Amino acid sequence: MSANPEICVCPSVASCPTGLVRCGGVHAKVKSILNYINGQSVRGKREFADVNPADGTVIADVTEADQSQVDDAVQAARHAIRGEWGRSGVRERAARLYKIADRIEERFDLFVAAEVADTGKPIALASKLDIPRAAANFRVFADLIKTAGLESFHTETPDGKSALNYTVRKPLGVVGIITPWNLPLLLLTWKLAPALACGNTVVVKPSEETPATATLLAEVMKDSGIPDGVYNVVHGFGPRSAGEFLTQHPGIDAVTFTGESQTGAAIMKTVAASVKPVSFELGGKNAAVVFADCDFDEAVSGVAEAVFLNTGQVCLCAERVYVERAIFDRFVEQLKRKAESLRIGSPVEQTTDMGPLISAQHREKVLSYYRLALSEGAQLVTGGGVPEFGNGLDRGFFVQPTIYTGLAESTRCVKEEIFGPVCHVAPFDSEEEAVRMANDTSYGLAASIWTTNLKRGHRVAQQMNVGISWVNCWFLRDLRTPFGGAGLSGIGREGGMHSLNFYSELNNVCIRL
Ligand code: NAD
Ligand code: 6OH
Repeated sequence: MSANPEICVCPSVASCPTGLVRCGGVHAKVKSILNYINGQSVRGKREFADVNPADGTVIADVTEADQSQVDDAVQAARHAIRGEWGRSGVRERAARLYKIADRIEERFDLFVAAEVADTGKPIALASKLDIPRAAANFRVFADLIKTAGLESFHTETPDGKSALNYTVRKPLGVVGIITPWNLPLLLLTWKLAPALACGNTVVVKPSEETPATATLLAEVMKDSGIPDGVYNVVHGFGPRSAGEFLTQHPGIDAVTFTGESQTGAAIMKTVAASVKPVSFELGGKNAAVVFADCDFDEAVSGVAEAVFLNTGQVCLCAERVYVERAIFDRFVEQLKRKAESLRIGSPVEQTTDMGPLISAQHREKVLSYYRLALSEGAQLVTGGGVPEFGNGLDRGFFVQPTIYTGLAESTRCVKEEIFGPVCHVAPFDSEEEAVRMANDTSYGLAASIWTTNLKRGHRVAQQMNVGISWVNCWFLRDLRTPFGGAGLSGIGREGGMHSLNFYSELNNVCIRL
């Protein structure tokens, strides 16, 4: 097995001999994270550190795949597509996907511990969102592939010919999957499950910040009867490393990527020469629009969640909040209270609401926006700095949840994705103005609208230039619905049949009758 997990059960943090990853008394330590190629753990020539963002300690050494190991992974995946997996039918693949979901749940605590250690996200969040969604991703696409219909037409041409047209679904081949660090297993399995359901083989390049759960998943694949070579993992960075080696590789048939818009642009350039299909889920600068007729308490709680969940590191998070002037002051005051009541601290405590940012580098980026906001003329409502703990967490990458008002809509802080626990709140006077302000962005991922006026909810939701509009909720997901973004937020849609269609080659057969 590529990862080498050790579990110990300790009564308290202080007595943990590993001193590294702590999970409610169950302490998992991943010492060495290796590539997973053709069913084998493979060490590279170089290593890099996997750091726990809550205290800066090194969790594991991660092997970096070089060009020849990426070649081997792609080769293994190409070979597997011609083998048992490539020949398997829908029922068989669906059965394996259900097994994968079961095996993830059997190792629930291990996955939670690894995700918490890698990301610094609160254990309650990983237990409620990340790991359950990973299992759900496999079940949903197993259900769907079994029931997915295909088009057929009885054709009559103007010159009197008659034919039957029908479509068959075939795998694309080898899919390169490149994922970010914010929801590592959730976002990997969101792409992996439909890719496998459609009969593809994959080479995965997880984020260098969060390599653990993709590697633990290899063990699940083995135990679920997924043949060697179907699921391969190569570790490393983007440019001039495993990410670029993979996207440049002539042996892959498609690239599916979640991450920053600029990285999407770089990957697009790389794959352009060989004309490969791409699916991109990219950044956001999402708006929350709060009308005076909203359920006030529900809107405050909902917007606070949309701003601060996962320390603001969800592509769907709201960094721009527009509030109707009649309730503006009261809303800002209550949002401030919510922000100040968040329990910031150790991710392994069940009561923690907010953990650190992912890395020292990302914290520097977020803090640079905190400084920029002030120089752009913002009024600081709360936060704006770094919390102090007086213990080991001071070596972690924490920032305070932060709210600004008073910025011009043209400022960089209102235009650029910050990806931290921060929002700017601005007043509006009419529905038209709110729609115009919310849509004044080059991104187009998500919006949330808070109103008890049913007609207004529909009307405003439909006018948002985004892939997903939520009314009186946020990040409430049905995995069968289209998911993706407009503008800088992405290319294409995944979810439900959209995923199955991306991960398949459709072959239309026309039979003359
Ligand atoms: P990132 O773009 O820096 O990295 C994502 C992945 O791409 C990593 O695995 C990285 O190693 C790899 N990579 C980087 N450069 C590459 C290159 N030139 N070629 C190939 N691979 C390369 O993103 P991140 O910092 O990990 O994640 C945060 C960003 O992701 C935010 O912008 C966020 O909005 C976005 N995001 C979007 C969604 C969505 O569904 N729309 C979901 C999650 C995150
Ligand atoms: C971005 O950080 C969150 C993306 C969420 C999904 O892709 C999903 O399927 O819920």
